[in-house]
Amino acid sequence: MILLFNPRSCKAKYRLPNSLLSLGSVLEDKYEYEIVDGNFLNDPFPVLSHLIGEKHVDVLGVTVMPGPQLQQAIPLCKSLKEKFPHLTIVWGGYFPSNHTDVCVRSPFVDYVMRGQGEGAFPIFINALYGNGRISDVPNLSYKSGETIVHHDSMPLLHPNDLPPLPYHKVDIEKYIGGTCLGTRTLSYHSSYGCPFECSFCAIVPIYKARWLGRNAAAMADDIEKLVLTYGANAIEFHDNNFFTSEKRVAEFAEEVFRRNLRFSWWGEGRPDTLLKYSEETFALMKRAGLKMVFMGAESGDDERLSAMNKGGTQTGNTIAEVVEKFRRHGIVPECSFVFGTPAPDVSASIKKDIRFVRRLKEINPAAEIIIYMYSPIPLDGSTLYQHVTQSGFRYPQTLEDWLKPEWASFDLRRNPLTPWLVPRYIRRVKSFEKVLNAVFPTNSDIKLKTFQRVILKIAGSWRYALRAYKFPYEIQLLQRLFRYRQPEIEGM
Ligand code: B12
Ligand code: SF4
Repeated sequence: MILLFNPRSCKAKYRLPNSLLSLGSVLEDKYEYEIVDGNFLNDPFPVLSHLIGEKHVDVLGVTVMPGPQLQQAIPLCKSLKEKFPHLTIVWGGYFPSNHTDVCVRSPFVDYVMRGQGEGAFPIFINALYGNGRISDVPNLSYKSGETIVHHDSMPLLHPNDLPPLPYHKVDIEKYIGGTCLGTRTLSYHSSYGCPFECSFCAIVPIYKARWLGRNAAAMADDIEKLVLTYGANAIEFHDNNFFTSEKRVAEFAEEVFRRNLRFSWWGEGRPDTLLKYSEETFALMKRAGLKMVFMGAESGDDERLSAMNKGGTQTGNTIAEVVEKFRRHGIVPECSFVFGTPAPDVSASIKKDIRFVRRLKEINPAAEIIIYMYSPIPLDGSTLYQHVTQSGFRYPQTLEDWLKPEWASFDLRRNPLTPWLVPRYIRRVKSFEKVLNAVFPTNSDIKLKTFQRVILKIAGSWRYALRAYKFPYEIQLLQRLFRYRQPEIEGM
C-alpha cells in the first residue's frame, strides 16, 4: 500500500491537501493508497507507524513545503526510516524540488520527485512494483553510491487531461472554514506554473516559464461540484498565476454567471496583467463573485523590479494604476511586496518602498499590503542569485541544519537574516507594518471587532501622519491583546 502524508502546515484554517489529492487522482483504481493529514494529528508518528505496520505500506510519499512542513517532515521521516528500514520514502513538492540534493543526500529520503507529480509518480510506483525500471522514471533524483542521479523532467501534463480529484479520500468537511470570503471556504488549483521568470520566485526553477491552465468550462464543472455537492460559498484559487489568460478568466466568470453559481472568490495575479484586462472583464469578474486579488507588486522602484527580473510591463506606475482600477470596480487588491533584495543601498531602497506603500494606500485605502522580506531561492544563472552567492550566502548542507532556528523560519520570509540585511532594516519594516496595520486593519481578520478596529486606528493615526514608526510598543500591545492577524491569507 502507498501512504501519502501532508505534514502540518498551519495551526488553523486547514487547506485541502491538493498536492496529495492530485497524486491520488492518478493512483485511483490502480493502487491501494491513503492520505493522512498531519494538520489533524498531534503526533503523526504513532499513527503512521501503526498504518505502515498494519497495512503493509511499502511507499511513503511526503509533500514538503519549506517552513512548518519541512520542520515536521525531517524528524518524522528520520524516525520512520529507523523503525521501518525497508519503507521507501519519497519527497515531492516545493522544498525538495528546489533543494533536491540536500534532501537526496540525507539517509532517510530515498527519492525526490521534482515538479509536477501526476505524470511521473505512477511511472515511479509501477517501477517500484516491478513494472518498469527506476532508471526510466522521469523527474526523479536519488543517490547511487556516492553520486546523486537526476533524471530529466517529462513535459508538463495539461490540466485539461488530468482526472478529477478523489475528494472521497479526505473528510472534506474538516477543510471547510470561515474566511473573509465566506463561511464555507474551500481551495482549488486550476493551472501549473507561470509564464514569467522572477528571480526571487520558487516557481521558476520548477516550471521554467511554462504555464498550462484548465479550460474555463472544466474549471466551472469542478467548482460547481464544490459549491453544489460540498456547499462551498467561497473559493480560494491557489494557482501561482490564476489570471494569466484573460480569455480563460472571462469565460470562467461567464460560466459561473450562466450556471448561477453563487460563491465569492480570490486568486493570485500580476498587476501588469490585470491592468491590461478590459473594463468589461473586470465588471464580469465582479458580477461572478470575485472579492480579492493577491498581486505580486514586489516594489514600487523600477530598478528593483528589473533587478528581480519581474518582466512584463510591471512598473511602479502600472501597480498604482491597477490599484486604482480595483478601487473603481470594488474588488480588493492585496499587494504583496518583497523588501530587502540585495541593492547598492538597501536602506534607501526600503525607505523608498515604504513611501510607495503609502502612495498606494492614498490611491486605494482598501488595498491590503503584505510585506515579505526577500529569502533567496536557488536560481542558478539569475543575476539576483549571483549577488546572493557573492555576498557569501550559503544554504544549509544537511536537512538537520534546516531545523536550526535561523533556518527554520527562513522561508517564512519575515526575518531571513541574509548577509546584506542588518537587523535594523528588518526592525524598521516591522515597525512600519505595525503602524500601517493599525491604521488600516486587514479585512481578512474576520475575528477583529469593530471597536477593536477603531481603537487600533486611533492608536496608529498620529504615528502614520507624522511618519513616526519607531518603537510602536503601544500598538504592538494592542495587536497582541486583540490577537491581530497580519493581512495575508494565513501563512501563505
Ligand atoms: C496551499 C498553500 C499553502 C497552505 C498549506 C497547503 C498544505 N499542503 O497543507 C498554507 C496556507 C498553510 C501554506 C503555508 C505556507 N506556504 Co504555501 N502554498 C500553498 C499554495 C498556494 C498551493 C499549494 C498547492 O496545493 N498546490 C497545488 C498542487 C496540486 O500543486 P503542488 O503543491 O505543486 O503539488 C504538485 C507537485 O509539487 C508534486 N508534489 C507535491 N507534493 C508531492 C509529494 C510527492 C510524494 C510527489 C511524488 C510529488 C509531489 O505533485 C503535485 C501534483 O502535480 C502554494 C503555491 C502554489 N500555487 O503551488 C504555496 C507555496 C507552496 N507556499 C509557500 C510558502 C513559502 C509557504 C510558507 C512556508 C511561508 C509563507 N509565509 O508563505 C507558509 C508556511 C505556513 C506558516 N505558518 O507560515 C511557497 C513555497 C516557496 C518556496 N520557497 O518553496 C509557495 C510556492 C507560494 C509562493 N509562491 O511563494 N501554503
Ligand atoms: S509572476 Fe508571480 S508566480 Fe510568476 S514567476 Fe513572477 S512571482 Fe512567480
